[in-house]
Amino acid sequence: MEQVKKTAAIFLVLAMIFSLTACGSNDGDSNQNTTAAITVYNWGDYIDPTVIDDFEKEYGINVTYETFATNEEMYVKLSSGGSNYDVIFPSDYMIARLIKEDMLHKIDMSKITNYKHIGEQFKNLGYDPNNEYSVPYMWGTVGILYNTTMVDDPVDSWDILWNPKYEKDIFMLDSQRDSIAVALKKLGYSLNTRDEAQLEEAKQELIKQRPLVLSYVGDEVKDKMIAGEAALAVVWSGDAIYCMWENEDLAYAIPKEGSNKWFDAMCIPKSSKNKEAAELFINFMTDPEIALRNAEYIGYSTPNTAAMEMLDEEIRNDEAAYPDLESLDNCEVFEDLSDIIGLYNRIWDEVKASQ
Ligand code: N2P
Repeated sequence: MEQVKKTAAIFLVLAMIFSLTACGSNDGDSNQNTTAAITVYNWGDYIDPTVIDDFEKEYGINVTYETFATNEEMYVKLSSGGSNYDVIFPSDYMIARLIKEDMLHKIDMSKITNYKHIGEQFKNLGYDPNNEYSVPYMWGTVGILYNTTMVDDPVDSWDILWNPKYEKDIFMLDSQRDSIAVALKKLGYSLNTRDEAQLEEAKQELIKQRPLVLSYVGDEVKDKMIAGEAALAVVWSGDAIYCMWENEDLAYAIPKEGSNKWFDAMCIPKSSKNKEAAELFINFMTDPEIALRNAEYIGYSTPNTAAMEMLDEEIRNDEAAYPDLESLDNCEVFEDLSDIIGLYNRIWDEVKASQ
């Protein structure tokens, strides 16, 4: 009997030790997978990196941070399914597409307590009419950054980018939607046209322009323009502002034919394995102090009213950075044209392959 009791006791102790270790290691694992790590996929040069460290410290959540150069690149990576992104930063038209394709989670807005700091003019926009899927991050325009010591013509029309005088002195954006938009606006068409003849004309314009273009570039345009490597560049407004901080010979203009105004926002793709941590990150990024640090670091314009009020007066009153949204009425927001994406891809391939 004693022997049976002894064996039972040993068995019990062993079972307890086993269940404790099993439990412990399970907890550890699930912590790692569900609450302790997120993957953020953002545009290049689009955050103050110390903000990521501060988020990790504050919440004990490890951030894997990856970058992309265009919405299209982001979409391909996201839809290829290989990666589990928790927070992404698409623009308006791409948000509309991702919603349509059921690729985004609805965000639990009760968790985004800082959402109240977002200006009303950045809410209920066409791409997310009920503010269910996105929290605004930055906004801006597309225009021409030019070096006033190298350009003596007025910069008020897209036409200047076709002036042979500036041969190999022009940078264009390596982004199909943006570059095709420049050609469409030059021709007086909507940048959301689905008219094949108009798109064909735009393609011919870009092919005609090709010999004047020094190169199609991404984030590197900033260093190149600051260094005076070209006279003219098509850029996103935030990059223009950053460059003007660094080189006072540079100026920015939105051509009179009109342009693109855009809104980038934070979203949670369906592939996210950790929606709650993603919401913590989005809320952290929307904190006025954090939004201010990001805006000051990258040069882009924040839709966060509380952050904007803390910005230097000089930046806040800069027409390039904070134009009156209403005054931009000849600027259009991109609409989702994914139903004719094949045509866009073909046009872009032909332009890049020309010359
Ligand atoms: C930052 C890219 C800005 C995104 N490098 C413009 N939508």
